[in-house]
Amino acid sequence: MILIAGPGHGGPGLVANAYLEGTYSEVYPNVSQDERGMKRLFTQFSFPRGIPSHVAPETPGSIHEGGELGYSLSHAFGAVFDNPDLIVACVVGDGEAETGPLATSWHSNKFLNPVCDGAR
Ligand SMILES: Cc1ncc(C[n+]2csc(CCOP(=O)(O)OP(=O)(O)O)c2C)c(N)n1
Repeated sequence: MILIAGPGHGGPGLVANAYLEGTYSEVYPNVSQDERGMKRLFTQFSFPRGIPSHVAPETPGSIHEGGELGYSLSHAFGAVFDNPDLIVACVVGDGEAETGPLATSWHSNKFLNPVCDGAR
């Protein structure tokens, strides 16, 4: 099961979760599970040569770049197409929901086949 977070401003929540479960420190040993690492985690946020304020490719486990709003739902549908073992929870932002790509992607259920896509 994966979570796709549409609102770009939800990014810090996903970075924080990856840090708390230890994955972040495995991928970035300089962001260690101690006071020094936590300071690095906080100061690199949305800062030059740090990390973006939204979920980005360098966020461990991420398949969704949150900087340009509008693609969470199409990425969620794309993740379950032809993947019968996967459940995707997708959070759509109300602001994001006003974008053309997001409004259009509600129609993706027409391509979803409950027999072979998503969790059976
Ligand atoms: C295509 C696009 N248009 C505009 C923006 C600028 N922008 C960044 S966050 C934001 C508001 C998003 O609102 P919402 O989806 O409700 O998420 P929230 O930040 O309120 O959690 C906007 C308009 C953007 N990142 N991408």
